[in-house]
Amino acid sequence: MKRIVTVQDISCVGKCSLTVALPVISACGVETAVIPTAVLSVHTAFPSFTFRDLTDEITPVAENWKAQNVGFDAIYTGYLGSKRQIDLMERFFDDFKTKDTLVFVDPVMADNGRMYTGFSPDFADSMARLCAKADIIVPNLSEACFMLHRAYPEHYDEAEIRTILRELTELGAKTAVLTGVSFSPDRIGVMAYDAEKREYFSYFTEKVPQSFHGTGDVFSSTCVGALMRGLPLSGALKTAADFTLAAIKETVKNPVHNWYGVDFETALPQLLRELEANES
Ligand code: PXL
Repeated sequence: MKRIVTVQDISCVGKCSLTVALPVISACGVETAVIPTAVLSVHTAFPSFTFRDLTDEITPVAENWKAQNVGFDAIYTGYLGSKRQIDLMERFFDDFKTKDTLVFVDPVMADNGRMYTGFSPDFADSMARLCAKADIIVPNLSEACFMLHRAYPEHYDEAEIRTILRELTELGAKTAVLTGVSFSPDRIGVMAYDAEKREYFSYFTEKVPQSFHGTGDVFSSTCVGALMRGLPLSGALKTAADFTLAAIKETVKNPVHNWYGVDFETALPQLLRELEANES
């Protein structure tokens, strides 16, 4: 069985980061090891939250793993709470990356053109350095623009997205994926660029006219889980986009859904069906 280590916070209530990554990657049939970077009572979109920083645990955990020859098929980083955690992740990549390890970085820090609570725009420069060391990065348009020092475009066309994707790979990552790309009011999806093969990929689904927290984490967890399950990048991106849409639809369908995350749980059977269908 493949083993992923995912490094991100645990928001105890909030349906994001580790409380999404663990069930989704496990559902992909892939072992999920974790390094929790912080414990929050709730995610930072709530009016208030507690935050226990766990930076000091990262090095001892990594040293212990090294001493016992623990290794990983993929390293997936999500929400990192500080520049110091980014520095530690750079070292972690150096220590745990073999020629077969997939390094997958979701530079979680912004949405809708704004940094999340607690981050300043210069955090994006540190995140860009981490992205340089990745095989695959999966920013949304806001995160991409902060890392590239571009103004966040309210309107854009395919040529501009292709330019952004190329610029993202010029940061150093082999493949860049942009999530939440939408050229029309009723369609949304992903576009990707593989700099080694010089190939673009895009996949669009219907757009539900409501947005929800945690969908980026659902997308990334599914994508890295599907890749480890053996799907090609195109199949993994399609599976991740379809499952994220399914989770949003489940949420909208549920008249008593909470506001802070999506009902991905009731969509898990669809994920399993899609993984199986795309495997053969
Ligand atoms: O879903 C991204 C995310 C992860 N972790 C924490 C967050 C957010 C988004 O706001 O606050 C703590």
